[in-house]
Amino acid sequence: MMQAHFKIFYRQYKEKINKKLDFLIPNKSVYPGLIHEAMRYSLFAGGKRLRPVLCLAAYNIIKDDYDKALCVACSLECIHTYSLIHDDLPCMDDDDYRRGMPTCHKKFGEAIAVLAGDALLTAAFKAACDFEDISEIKQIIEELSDCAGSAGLVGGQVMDILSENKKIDISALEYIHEHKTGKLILSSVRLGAICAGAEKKELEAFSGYAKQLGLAFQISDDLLDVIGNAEEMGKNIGQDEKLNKATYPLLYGVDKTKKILDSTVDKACAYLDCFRDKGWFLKKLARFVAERNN
Ligand code: GRG
Repeated sequence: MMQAHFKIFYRQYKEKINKKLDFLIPNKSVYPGLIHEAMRYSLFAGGKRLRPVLCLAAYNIIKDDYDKALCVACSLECIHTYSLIHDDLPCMDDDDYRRGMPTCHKKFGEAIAVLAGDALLTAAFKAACDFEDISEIKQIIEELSDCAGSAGLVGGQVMDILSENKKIDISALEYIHEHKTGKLILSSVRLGAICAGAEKKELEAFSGYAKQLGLAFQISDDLLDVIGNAEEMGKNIGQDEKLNKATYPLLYGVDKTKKILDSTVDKACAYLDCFRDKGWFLKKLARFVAERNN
């Protein structure tokens, strides 16, 4: 029952987000059409919309009128899609497929893909400026900038590139995860709370939840990578050992990784207990992230 309830709410959030994104980003009939076509190609390629859903759901715990926060939620999806487009480029991860479709540079060429990413990042800040409480906009822009810049996504990407083909220790790995994946998840939840005018204590609870959720996302991502050849990953390697491509299943084995994932979700959910019944959707969402299959 609760499961069906969760799916209905998730679908409603997603529909609202897609409609708003469609409104915010010009289509190819707007000059110069090619850049808008490329932006929309990646933006509407079928992503889960996890980050904007997190933002709206956090907002919804404090306030009901979540339509107000849609512009900020969409700015998070624009930043996410920009980071994926740039991450897929030949000079970064060099990927041919994303969200089941040819990557942006495969479809439009590298120059247009770089520019589509740039334009989405810029569009994110424009969208956030639509938030109607002017008094919150400074904090919103600060949160978005810290999350996207050298202290956030870009910093994580830099360390990921610098550690390629090198043995890295667990703290370097944690830095990469926290910044490449964790920061945007953290800011998504925090921005929902900030838009709703959350109090300091509430914001702390949301941040605690989101940090654990970011970790759960990473652990489940590592599990998804290896689940096909689990027996090879069964071996245990000491935590302090220098590793080449360190992942949770490689460090701890698949079974222990699943237990760590489970307890990470429990820890995330415990932060929401202070919101009583209102925390149910974000708690379900944490389970959904841990159990997703893509
Ligand atoms: C600034 C160029 C640049 C990169 C920033 C965030 C980042 C670094 C790169 C993203 C690439 C990447 C594979 C990150 C790991 C996190 C991850 C698996 C993202 C995919 O997120 P989902 O599963 O994707 O939410 P959908 O398609 O559902 O939105």
